[in-house]
Parts: sequence; C-alpha cells; structure tokens
Amino acid sequence: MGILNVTPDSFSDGGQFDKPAKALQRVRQMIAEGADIIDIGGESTRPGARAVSIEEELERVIPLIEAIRAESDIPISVDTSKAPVMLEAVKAGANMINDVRSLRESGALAEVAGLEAPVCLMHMQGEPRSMQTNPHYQNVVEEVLQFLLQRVEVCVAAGISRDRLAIDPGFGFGKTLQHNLALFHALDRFVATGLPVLVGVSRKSMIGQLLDIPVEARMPASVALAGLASWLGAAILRVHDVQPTVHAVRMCRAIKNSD
Ligand code: 7PJ
Repeated sequence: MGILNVTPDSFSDGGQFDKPAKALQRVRQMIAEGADIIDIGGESTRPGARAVSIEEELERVIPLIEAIRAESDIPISVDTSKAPVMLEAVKAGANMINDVRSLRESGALAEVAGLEAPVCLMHMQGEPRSMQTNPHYQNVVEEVLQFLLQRVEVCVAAGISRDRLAIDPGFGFGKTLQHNLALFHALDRFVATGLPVLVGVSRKSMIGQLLDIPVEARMPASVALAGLASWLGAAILRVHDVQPTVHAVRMCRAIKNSD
C-alpha cells in the first residue's frame, strides 16, 4: 500500500503532494514501482495535528480519486474517519476505507454498513492532538488486541461482515517506543486472529527514536521492518518507499515459500 498524503503538513512528505498534478504523478510512480493499493489521506494525523473540516477533506481527496480512476484500476484506499468522506470517496471510485479511529466517529459505522468496501480498523489511544503526551497501558499487546477484536464485533453487529475487515495495531498512535516494539514483536498474535493485518511503520518516529535519525534517513530501517512484518504474516504494508519495499517483500516471500 503506497501512501499519498494530500495534506500540507504530513510529517514525512509534508506538502509535497498537495497539488493535484504532483499527486497524480506520484501515484503513477508508485503503481510503476509495484504498489497494489494507493492510500489517500486528506487529514493529517501526525502528533499535534489540527482537525480538518469535512469540506476541506473532501476538496483534497475527491478530485484526486476521480483523476486516478480516470486512468487506472488500481485499488484505492481512503484514509479518513469522516462518514461523508467515506461515502463520497467510494462514490468517486475508492475501494477500501482506512480509518485510524476504527469507525468510532459519528455516523461512520452506519455509513460503512451501507457500503461494500473493506475496512481497516486501527488502534489509537487518545486523539492525534494529544496522543503522544503520556501513552499508558498495563499490557499494550493485550489491550490493543482486545480493542481491535471488540471493534470487529461492533462492526459485525452493525452489518459489516467479518470478511470485509482488516486490523492494525496503529504504530505510533498513542504509543511510546517500548509500546511500538512490544506490538511489533507480537505481530503473530494479531495475525493469529485470522484477520488480515495492516502494518504502518514507514518512516515513523519509532525508527527515529531508536536510531536517532531524521525522517529523511529512515528508508532503510522502514524497508527492513516491512520485510520483517511480511515474514511475520502481515497482509498489507503501508509504506512511502514502494520499490525497495516490494523488493524486500518479494525476497522474504520467496524464502518463506521455499521449504
Ligand atoms: C497509519 C495510517 C497506520 C493505518 C497513518 C503516518 C501517519 N493508517 N495512517 N495505519 N498511519 N491503517 O503515515 O505516519 O499506521 S498517518
């Protein structure tokens, strides 16, 4: 899953792709590099980020989805928590919903129940504005897993069938470095649920903190973690650097399938 942030303030590629022509060019490049899904986000969820209005998010995301659809059948995922954006995105040609708030915003659950698109449910403690202030867990793996399984049940009860759902521990969303490491170490527990697991660690601060390097220097570690996540059974890797990730994952799969 190649990331396309159409926000002026994303931490890792901030403002580079907020002009439609540039964004479309970037999408073409990610497709050529082997992306299977393009994830389009119009709301920045970086720590401390401000909220974005529905209108603003629609303006950022919908024209781009339409433009991609006009020239490609590539599956498109929309990174949003807002019910109206989910609906309009699917109408414009998006195939999947990626919600960092796990359909907890008002109307989101009912909106998605009325659609057919698959959904990724992600764990986040708190809200982007304050989530990194003092993340706290008794047992991060059990709590994140229980949260996701509970959201799965809520979705199923609302009429979203289990085969439409994927889960994501939400690396960096209300988590310290230790929490992120423990979750990654326990990825097999998430995989064992039988639900597809999405992993998003690309260029994130857990890499910056451990290696003490800025965001521009985080590609090699991001690719290594993507290979490891794939080895551990992750189904979808949400990444900025598509080509090196595709190479790493193909090598990992070839080894895994060689026994
Ligand atoms: C994630 C995401 C993630 C899912 C972002 C960033 C922050 N969606 N959206 N999982 N992260 N499902 O790219 O660093 O980890 S935005």
